[in-house]
Amino acid sequence: VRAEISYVMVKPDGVQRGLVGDIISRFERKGFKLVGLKLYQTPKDVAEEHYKELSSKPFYGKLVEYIVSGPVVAMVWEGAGVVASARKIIGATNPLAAEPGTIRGDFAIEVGRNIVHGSDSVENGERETALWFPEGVQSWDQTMTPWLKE
Ligand code: YYY
Ligand code: MG
Repeated sequence: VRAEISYVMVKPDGVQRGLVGDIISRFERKGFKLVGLKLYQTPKDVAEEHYKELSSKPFYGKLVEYIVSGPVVAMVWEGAGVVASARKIIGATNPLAAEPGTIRGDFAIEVGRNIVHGSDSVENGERETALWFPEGVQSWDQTMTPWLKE
């Protein structure tokens, strides 16, 4: 079976605020495997497709404008349980409700400027990875695996 993957994205505010390194570090130090990474100016149709499940929400238009307002850092992280774990590392959607120690809890105050995205299900991890990385992701052997897994 294919390894579990999560699509994680530093949104334009996180890039502008210089938080890219810190955010990548959290997933890297946890032990997940980075299999996709790029700085990317998002086309509007990609942002719309990414958030299509929210297209009926009143904030949808502003959300899409925000995502295309500057470059994002698009990433794919791999590992057993990575989807749920990434959501914990990221924290609650509303940054004021997010626990300190989470990315949103540490760095953000408004839901419309909440720094980072993480897939909400294994299925969406696959769907979003295909959308943002149509060129595919990189498989590689992480030599520290024996130090992470017994
Ligand atoms: O998965 P997550 O990002 O935590 O939240 P979603 O419910 O999928 O919403 C996606 C995105 O939409 C959220 O990160 C900010 C924005 N948003 C908003 O601007 N206002 C809301 N009331 C809810 C969500
Ligand atoms: Mg979501």
